Amino acid sequence: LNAIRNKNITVLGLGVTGLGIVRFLLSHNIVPRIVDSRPVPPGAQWLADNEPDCEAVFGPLAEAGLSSADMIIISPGIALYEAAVAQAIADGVEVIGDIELFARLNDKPVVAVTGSNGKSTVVTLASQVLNKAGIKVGLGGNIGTAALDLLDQDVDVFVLELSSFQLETTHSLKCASAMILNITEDHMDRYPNFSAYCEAKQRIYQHTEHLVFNANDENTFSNCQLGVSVALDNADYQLVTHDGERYFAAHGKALLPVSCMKLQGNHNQFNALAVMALLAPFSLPLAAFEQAFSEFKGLDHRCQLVADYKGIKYFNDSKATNVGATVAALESLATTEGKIILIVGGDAKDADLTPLAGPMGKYCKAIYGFGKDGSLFLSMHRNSHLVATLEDAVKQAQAIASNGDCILLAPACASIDMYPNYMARGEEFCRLVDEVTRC
Ligand code: UMA
Ligand code: ADP
Repeated sequence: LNAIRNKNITVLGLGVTGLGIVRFLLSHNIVPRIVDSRPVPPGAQWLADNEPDCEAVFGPLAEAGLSSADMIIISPGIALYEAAVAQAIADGVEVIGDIELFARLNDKPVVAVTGSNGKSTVVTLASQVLNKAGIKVGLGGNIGTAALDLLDQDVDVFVLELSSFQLETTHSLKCASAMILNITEDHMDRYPNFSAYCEAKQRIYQHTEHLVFNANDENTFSNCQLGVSVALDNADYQLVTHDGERYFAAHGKALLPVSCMKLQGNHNQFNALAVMALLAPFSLPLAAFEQAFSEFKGLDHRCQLVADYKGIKYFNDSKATNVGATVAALESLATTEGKIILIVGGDAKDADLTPLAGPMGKYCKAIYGFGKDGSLFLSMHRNSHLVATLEDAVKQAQAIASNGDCILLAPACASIDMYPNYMARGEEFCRLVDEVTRC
């Protein structure tokens, strides 16, 4: 910390990350200047209540005097090409993210995970396995707890979920183990092209000792290091059949029966293999994996069965905020073709939606589109309808559903056009399902 103690530091962004940075710096007697382009950022009230004397500038970044700082610690929601930030960089200001500051100060092992889909599931399951083995874990990053809020905690290992936004401003993170789970299009409103998005994710491997990649996704391969591979078959960590039963296996050796895991679906079997591969350097007892796998029910809003009523199943997959996640949901729920009634729409973030056409055509009975980009999905299915609200979608879906069907909210879009976040959208879906299944 001495390296930054006498610097003129600006914390840019006062959301979850910014608050984590501010709290951390203040607890070490470093008083930053705080800037956010929003008139009232989420952390404004906390600042007013706890640190009213801290200098804070809320409003247009062009007027915030960013170039007068020695160092800017920037939040992931702000791009480096944002004009005022780019100008500060051109003026010689060092700009880093919270993960970079964390990396410069941390001396404990880090397990890091990025990817377009499955990050939160994998890091949560990995930390539960570590806990079962008696290892104290600090779990944070993009999953919701700012990494700097964890740094001073008494833990043995940090497990970090990292977004491409966070990786853009990270240079010296040393990972004991790291993986890119998969890369499919997301955040195309932030990146000039898909390669730029892949390059941001590839930064996770920069100083990684044990590198793990997805054997079926070459965008997850590293250009300069070997590693271990994960896939349902033909990989170092894969499924094998032994005495008629499916097993999670490493390097050809069957380790645990798939049936011990509560979570369902191919993508979750992949996630379990990813956890095993990521934690290999820790040489944990198999019992720790078995216990965690058998107890973990999955996170809310991820392909979650929320009602089973009159032969119709209702799934809340509000966290399917991109095409890849919706494809995974369709493939894991599709036991019979043409039985899924899919609700999609929201902010598509400029994504290419065409990879959905095949699975939608094969597995869906009908499509309901809502929100800003709901209409973009309509040409992909012969039985598709544009509706104004999620309520209309649920009611109309229920009206056409019959025994054996499932109604799936897997929007392939962000929620911000109509909701504060994906949780609020998922909660509304659950409330609506509750309503239609009660009457
Ligand atoms: N913003 C402004 N002006 C500012 C600062 C931010 O308009 O001056 C806007 C951003 O453009 C963005 C929003 O405010 O739309 C939030 O940005 P932020 O950087 O303040 O976000 P935080 O509250 O710090 O939350 C971030 C992550 N959010 C983003 O990267 C957008 C959270 O991931 C993460 O949990 C948190 O840090 C702790 O690490 C959320 C997310 O949506 C869940 N992540 C994206 C995703 O998963 O797809 C990457
Ligand atoms: P992330 O943190 O990367 O957004 P989550 O675990 O929260 O990942 O899951 C987000 C969405 O992706 C959910 O819809 C979930 O069902 C789906 N998903 C989970 N694991 C995978 C995977 N390995 N491949 C594709 N989709 C997945």
